Amino acid sequence: MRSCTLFIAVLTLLAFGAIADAFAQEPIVRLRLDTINVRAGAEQALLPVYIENYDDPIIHSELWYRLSRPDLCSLRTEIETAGTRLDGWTGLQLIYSIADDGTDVRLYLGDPINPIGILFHPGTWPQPAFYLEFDAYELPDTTLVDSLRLELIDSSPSFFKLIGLGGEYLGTYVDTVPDTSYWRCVQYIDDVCVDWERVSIPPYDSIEIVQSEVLRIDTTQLKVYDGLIRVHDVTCGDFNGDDNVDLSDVIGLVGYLFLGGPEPVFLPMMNVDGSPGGEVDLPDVIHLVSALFMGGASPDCPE
Ligand SMILES: [Ca+2]
Ligand SMILES: [Ca+2]
Repeated sequence: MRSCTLFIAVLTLLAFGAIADAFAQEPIVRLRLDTINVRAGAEQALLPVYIENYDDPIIHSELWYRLSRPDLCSLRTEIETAGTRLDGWTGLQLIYSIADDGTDVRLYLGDPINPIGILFHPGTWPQPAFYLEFDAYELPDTTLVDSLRLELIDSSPSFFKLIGLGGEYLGTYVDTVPDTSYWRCVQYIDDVCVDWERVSIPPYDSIEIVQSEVLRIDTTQLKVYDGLIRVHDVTCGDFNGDDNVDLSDVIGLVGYLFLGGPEPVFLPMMNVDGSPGGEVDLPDVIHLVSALFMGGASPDCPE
């Protein structure tokens, strides 16, 4: 009997799983930032912002991003659009900081007068929607890598909106909540109150309960992914980040390139021959060996 019971239980679980899958809702919009690596002191570094909208065109959007570590980076109140989905777009861009200290950037992108110039058509898009610009600071001497999070603030619809072709808010729902208000009469004519004022505390003459509509983010339809910026203070040629360039870095690089070994602490710092495309390959091994043991040119990673 025991095995029979188990068999039925497994079947029930499988059936329940199938039903749950059928009702699982795919998001209509994904807003995503990547994890990126930059060199300490980098200016006008670019952080890609991806907007993936599958169903609806977006004719304007309001987004607000905030940094977790203002000691590491500063956001510029600019975006870069070359090579992005906004390349060549001529609509309205309003970009500013609310804190006004580089810790946040608020974007309004759209064209309320001419909504035909759609910002984002539905589809699958490998390229970023646009890039946020930031400057990375120098790290303290004792630190090789440090990180900060960049989050999209999605809790407040007054700072966060995606608007579709019909003027509707995308990825939101309206929650109806009771709003309890207290009122005090400030003018009577005979026994009838003709003018009320709203008060927050007693004494009051009347209580009115009204249904109030509050806009909220629908996390089943709208997925938001925060980004991570890693700031590296690694010397050109220093594979393992121990602040020396020596034989161990050659061994690390050979292992990474040809033997499936671990990645360097910061890959761009292994482009020691300064090849313009940034490739890290056999010529970099040769360059490093030559620099260390044969009096060749020093490692020279591009800025
Ligand atoms: Ca090293
Ligand atoms: Ca190279």
